[in-house]
Amino acid sequence: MTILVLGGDGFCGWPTALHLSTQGNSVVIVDNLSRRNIDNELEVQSLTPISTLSERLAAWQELTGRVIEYRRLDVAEEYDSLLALIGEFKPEAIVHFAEQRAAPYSMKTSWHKRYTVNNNLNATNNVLAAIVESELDIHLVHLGTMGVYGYSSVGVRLPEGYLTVKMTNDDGAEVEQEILYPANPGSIYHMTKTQDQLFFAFYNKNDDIRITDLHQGIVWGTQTRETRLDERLINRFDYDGDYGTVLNRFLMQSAIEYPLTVHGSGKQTRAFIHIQDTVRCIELAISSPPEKGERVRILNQLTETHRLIDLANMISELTGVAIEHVANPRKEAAENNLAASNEGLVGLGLQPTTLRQGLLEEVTEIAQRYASRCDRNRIPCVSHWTREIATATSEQSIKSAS
Ligand code: NAD
Ligand code: USQ
Repeated sequence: MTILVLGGDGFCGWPTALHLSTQGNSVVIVDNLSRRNIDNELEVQSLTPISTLSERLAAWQELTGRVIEYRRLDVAEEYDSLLALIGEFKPEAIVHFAEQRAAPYSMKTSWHKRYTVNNNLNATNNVLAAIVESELDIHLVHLGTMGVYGYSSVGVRLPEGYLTVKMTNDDGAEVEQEILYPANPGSIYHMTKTQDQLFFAFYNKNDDIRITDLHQGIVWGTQTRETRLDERLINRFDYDGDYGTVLNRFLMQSAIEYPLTVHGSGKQTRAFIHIQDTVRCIELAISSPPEKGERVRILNQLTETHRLIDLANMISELTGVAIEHVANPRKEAAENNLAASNEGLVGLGLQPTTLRQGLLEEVTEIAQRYASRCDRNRIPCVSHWTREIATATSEQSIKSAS
């Protein structure tokens, strides 16, 4: 099968491209390298020493004999080139990772809010419009987020995307309707993902496009079977306050004995998945496309849910590192319950990697091995959700310093 991987130089996209290539697919990576440029903007580098994309691709070919094509292209801006590329390769599937994915980055300034909205919404609309214009029957697999559901404690297991609601009409009769689960984004980034869902619903209804939207939890871990083959293939590992996600940050912090930065009480519950399971889920989604005319297939892509404080305690017990409750830079519920169905992907064959299996390996193989590359000044989260939160945080740190 020919598969375009949009955003194939990124944290999830690179191991996915290798995994799909291993399985004999013809893979074409499309990326504008914006993520590498953002590292320059933030003056931080991946904890792992990632090679340039051409070095990565040459190493892959040298080690496996397999060729992955690459086109540098801005999916949000260069519509004509995207359409031409689809016409050239005629892919059966497109995997769409090409969005600005960090919530803190999306909340830094009004420029970052506007960039995230322009980039993410135009990228998604361009891909969909190009599929329609190409007149090819392409299955689009998109990486969405569990964050579209929001993190209020609803007290039920979150369904996979849809909700059946009952309303009473003027005659007093009960009417049932299936709707998208109400969107409740917690950042500008998460908001773009809720809007992506409407693009999918519309193009699916209007143009019969086959779409799978994977509502993914927080990805942890670094390596997959393929990225482990050679250091030139190593995956990126973000640890800074904008792009580092919570569990990988805790792992890196434990390796350099930096007290684990738990935001507030740490009673926030979130969904998690290991990067090896991410690539497997994408393989499963591609090999089981929805039928033509079927509604958008939404699958929750997570394997476990945990409270942040429980994760911090688990890592602290494993490594002896201290825990520090820091002021929360985000506007989010101080605590929540979270249970979510993942029956779709488990039904397709996903066998989850559990945290207990992979944590220690991650601490020793990655966090400790590359600890000397860490810039401690980049660890604090410096993006605040509101001006009031920024002021309160700086007052609190002045107080604790004096
Ligand atoms: P990433 O930033 O590492 O990778 C995204 C890639 O897309 C980068 O290589 C970037 O250069 C590219 N890109 C961005 N905008 C582009 C554009 N306009 N044109 C071409 N290329 C563009 O992010 P990631 O962690 O790999 O996340 C990939 C996707 O998965 C995102 O859509 C994200 O929302 C979703 N997701 C990630 C996580 C996670 O924990 N990392 C969890 C849930 C969902
Ligand atoms: N947090 C801490 N300490 C830290 C960093 C974060 O306590 O040092 C807390 C945050 O306040 C938040 C939680 O950890 O409550 C998760 O933060 P995160 O940065 O790990 O994850 P998030 O911002 O939600 O975003 C990440 C990815 C995003 C993806 C999302 C999936 O960057 O692309 O969509 O996870 S989900 O969380 O399910 O919405």
